[in-house]
Amino acid sequence: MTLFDRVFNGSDDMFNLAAKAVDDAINQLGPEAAVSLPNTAYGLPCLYAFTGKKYPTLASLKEEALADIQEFMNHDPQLHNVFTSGVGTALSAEVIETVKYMLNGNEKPYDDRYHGHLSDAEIRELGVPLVTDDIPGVAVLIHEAPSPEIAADLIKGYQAKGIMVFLVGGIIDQAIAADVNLGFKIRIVPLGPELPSVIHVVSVAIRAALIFGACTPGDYDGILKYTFDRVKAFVNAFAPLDDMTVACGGGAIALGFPVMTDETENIWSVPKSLLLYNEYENYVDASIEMRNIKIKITEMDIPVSYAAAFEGEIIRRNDMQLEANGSRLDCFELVRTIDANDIEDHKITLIGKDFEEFEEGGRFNLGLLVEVAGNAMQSDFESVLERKIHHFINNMEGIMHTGQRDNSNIRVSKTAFNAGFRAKHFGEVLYAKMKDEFEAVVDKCQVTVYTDAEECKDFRFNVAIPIWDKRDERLESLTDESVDVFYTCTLCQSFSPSHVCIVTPERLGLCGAVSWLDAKATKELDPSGPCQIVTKGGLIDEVMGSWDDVNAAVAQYSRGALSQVTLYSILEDPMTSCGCFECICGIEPASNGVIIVNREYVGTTPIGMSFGELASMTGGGIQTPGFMGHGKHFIASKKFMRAEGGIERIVWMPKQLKETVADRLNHTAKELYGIDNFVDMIADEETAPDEETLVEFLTEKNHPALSMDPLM
Ligand code: SF4
Ligand code: NI
Ligand code: CU1
Repeated sequence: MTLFDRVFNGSDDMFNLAAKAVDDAINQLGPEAAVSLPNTAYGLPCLYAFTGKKYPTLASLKEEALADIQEFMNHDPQLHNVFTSGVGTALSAEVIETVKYMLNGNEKPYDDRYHGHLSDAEIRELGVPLVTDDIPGVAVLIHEAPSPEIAADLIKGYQAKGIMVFLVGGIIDQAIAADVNLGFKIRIVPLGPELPSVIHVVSVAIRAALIFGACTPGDYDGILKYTFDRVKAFVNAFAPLDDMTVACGGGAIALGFPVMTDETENIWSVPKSLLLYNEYENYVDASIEMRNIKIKITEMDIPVSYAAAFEGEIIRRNDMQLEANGSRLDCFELVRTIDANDIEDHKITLIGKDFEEFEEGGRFNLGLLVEVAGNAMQSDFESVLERKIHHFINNMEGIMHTGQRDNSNIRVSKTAFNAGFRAKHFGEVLYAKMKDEFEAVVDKCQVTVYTDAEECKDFRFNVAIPIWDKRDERLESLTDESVDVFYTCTLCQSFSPSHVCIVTPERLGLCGAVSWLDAKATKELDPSGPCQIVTKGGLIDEVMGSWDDVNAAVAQYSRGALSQVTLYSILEDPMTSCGCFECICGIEPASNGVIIVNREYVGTTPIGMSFGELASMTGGGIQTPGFMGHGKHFIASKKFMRAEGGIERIVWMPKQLKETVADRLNHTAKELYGIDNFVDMIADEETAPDEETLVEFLTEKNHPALSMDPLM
């Protein structure tokens, strides 16, 4: 048998399973049952992407989708047909998995060990770490590794390099047996017990093409080009490989994802695409090299692993050796610039007791003082560096960090402590990462770790708080009018090729991660990088926020895809979205206002759409008047939708989002319009689940939007 035959056989096997699954579902649910995977705006996303069609009912799955899938499965022995049959195998798997969800009332058909299908929101959440290379690549591990130890070594090996890992089949129980922590938040995702669940990671790549890439559904070549160029994924498939797995491998290779396997029987290597390999110690490096992924590692003298994946790690009270709790004790974390002569590079000082002298499970004071100097360092960058402390500390395995300044909370796990983690290691990490990430501005750096209660208190009140107060004054005074330049951010072009954010003091990047100060620092750190200066010449309309220079910048940096953009309007040439926005706002016609939904919100909105459905209305660097992705912080900005009347248009937000922005939003409403407690006038999922209740609520509260000029 040839490799071609194996792919063709396997694709037939998977197709037959899909056809049977559809028949079973029709028997149980009837032909008119509605078909979709949950929490996605794309129905069966892979089928939709490759055929351009949505199949709304089981009957249409049976009559149309299966026939459409068969079109991909021409078995004339040509290379092209191997690839399309591989794609057909994936599409069949999507049908199988979708039916499993349907038969389980659209709930996950698996037990807690498995994650199953990923929501649109989860994919959008991955946007920023992917563009910043916090996730430099994606590994898909299929079937049982030779032993649980090898499975654990591979998974942890990938994780330590930042690679996101998806697991399919027997390797999941091996990982559990070897005590590997699993979960979406720590970027090791156990998809499902059987091969067809592999579609859930294929679906991530395919939806990235739809969400970020604005690929046209049905554009087979365009989608494959997108995944090949932009999704750095690869597969490790473990022996024994059945034909269906080989066929899935054909699909992976069609998408541009090379496969490495330890199978030796009945398999043939294909240069650059299918590698036969069984040196497990080198599997991680060989796979990364096979997909041509570049990994940057900072050498650090610490006894625990460091990777962005550990950012999502949670340390429970029982697993905790020590906790520094800034809400109860005097804690602080501060970056300040001092004279270079006063810094001894790489000096780490501990003031107070070390961890072994504290009681297990106890609380301690912690102050982290990072002092830097450099020719290109500016005081404006201090806050940019300081905010990174959160990530640098949190990325250590066994250390959890939340908050900032003097309300941070740090937990050190027993495992980390037992591995030898001590106070000075905070210094080591901060030193190494500051020097590494801010190389262009930080020439010298020293870190002082305070654990002494009195010293912490003294420093907090007498040094740190006055510095923060001064910084906040500076931030307050930064407005779009008061600065001479704005910045572009084009980081997301790696996924969304024509998207450009224009970042201003009063409008941060839509991902929420890039403020004007961040952009300014990025320009200094990487002069030809994603953040370029945008001058403010040629004012066209102050209220709209349009300038000739801004238009010229978007035209240049979108390489002609876009020619005009306003900064303060949602209707006239609004700013584009890539896909990783924190929030989406959209016009709500009945109330003459807008609703805003954050990515974390899973329910529906008064206009009958969920976050995912609203989000799918925009993205991929295309302007869609009436819908706009934006950062949470922008909601309280004086420039939010200023052209259409500003924040007074906001009529509905999920409760949790309201709470997050309440203080700042109330402040802005008071300042601009003299309204007290504006947030109380805004409806939420409890007070207004639909349009009717929304208008009632707003009328009762005398919400200003009702009497404003018609929006449309
Ligand atoms: Fe992407 Fe815009 Fe955020 Fe830059 S500011 S990372 S382009 S969303
Ligand atoms: Ni951590
Ligand atoms: Cu983005």
